[in-house]
Amino acid sequence: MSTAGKVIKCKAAVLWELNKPFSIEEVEVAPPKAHEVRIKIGAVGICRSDDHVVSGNMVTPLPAILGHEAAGIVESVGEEVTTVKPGASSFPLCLPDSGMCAFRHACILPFNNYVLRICYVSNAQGTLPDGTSRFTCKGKPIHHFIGVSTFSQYTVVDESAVAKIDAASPLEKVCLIGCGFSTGYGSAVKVAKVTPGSTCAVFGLGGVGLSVVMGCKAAGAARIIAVDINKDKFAKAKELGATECIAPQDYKKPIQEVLKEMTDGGVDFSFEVIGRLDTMMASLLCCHVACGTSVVVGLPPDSQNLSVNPMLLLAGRTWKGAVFGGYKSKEDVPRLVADFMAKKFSLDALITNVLPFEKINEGFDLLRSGKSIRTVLMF
Ligand code: COD
Ligand code: ZN
Repeated sequence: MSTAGKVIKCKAAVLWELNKPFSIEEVEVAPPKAHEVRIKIGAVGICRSDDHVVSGNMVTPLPAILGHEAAGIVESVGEEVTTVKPGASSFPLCLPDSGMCAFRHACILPFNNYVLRICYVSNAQGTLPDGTSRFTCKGKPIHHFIGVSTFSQYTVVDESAVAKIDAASPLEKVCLIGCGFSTGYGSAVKVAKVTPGSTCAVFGLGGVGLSVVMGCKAAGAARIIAVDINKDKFAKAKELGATECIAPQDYKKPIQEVLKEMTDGGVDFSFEVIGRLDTMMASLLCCHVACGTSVVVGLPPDSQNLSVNPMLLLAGRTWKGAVFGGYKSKEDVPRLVADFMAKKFSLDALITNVLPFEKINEGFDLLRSGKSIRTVLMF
């Protein structure tokens, strides 16, 4: 029996309060309005950004349904939707790609992927772009999270936040392309544009940092120095292409000085993939003063700033950042999935745990204890 046009009751993980476990609840998911798409989620990864919301580092209105690294099947579409049909394998996109917004130039230029209108609206209000929610639980409206909310068996997204992918894609693997893999890999190949024979430093070896390592390797870097306080991450970093691994606590000197000594003055490309101000500065300082490029990938703690001496940039260093690896989501995500299907890269090393959706809190515990890279939850 078709569910199109009807409210669907299904399970979802609701975050009612900061620093509390998720509650598995029955929620009602309203049908998609015009320009919206309802997706049945098949698999969803747990990303540190979801945990940043739980801890209050990333601010979004609660109660909310978090989750943003997922793949599923389109269940139904609202009026005027033209780019996907019911039954299509698809990705909800945490960075939408409308091609049309208040900052229109930012959408159509090839070097920028940040669609401000949708990002701002969905982030600030915890709703879909029309300012309302499609979720209710126990009679209360529940907020959306960055326009995707994939810790729910069904979710509704704006058409600009959905990409159609190859129907044969294994959802339990390609879901990582919905955030962690693309964010890291793109930061190396698209944002930094790592060059063959170069030297790179990667701070933080979670799912995103390891994807940066993969990108540096694919781009032909000669040396990839991986930095993490958790040495248990080193074996996997080496498996994926790191040539050396170092832990800051093993040195008396600041880690940027250690890296400069190891590389005769500084690395060509450095990446901060942790989300801390001190490591953002260390990452900037370890890249070559005249020709180095440092990329900020991690989200800084809410409302905190860095104070920087402009002299650090005056000799020629480049300091930049990007979300979602600089990819234009709607067009680049299907291409990345096609590359995965063509075996141009593997995601197996990043997926350390697969759990039923109901064990979401166990999955977060694994991330917080540093025991997992990516846990994928299956519906
Ligand atoms: N020095 C070195 N390593 C450290 C330190 C430190 N002081 N502190 C922590 N680490 C290591 C941890 O041991 C861990 O291995 C790694 O840093 C972080 O990994 P995870 O698994 O916690 O995180 P990821 O890889 O899932 O996500 C990292 C991000 C930085 C991407 C994430 O935290 C973030 O800030 N996301 C928002 C930015 C963004 O664009 N996200 C894309 C959409 S979510
Ligand atoms: Zn993420």
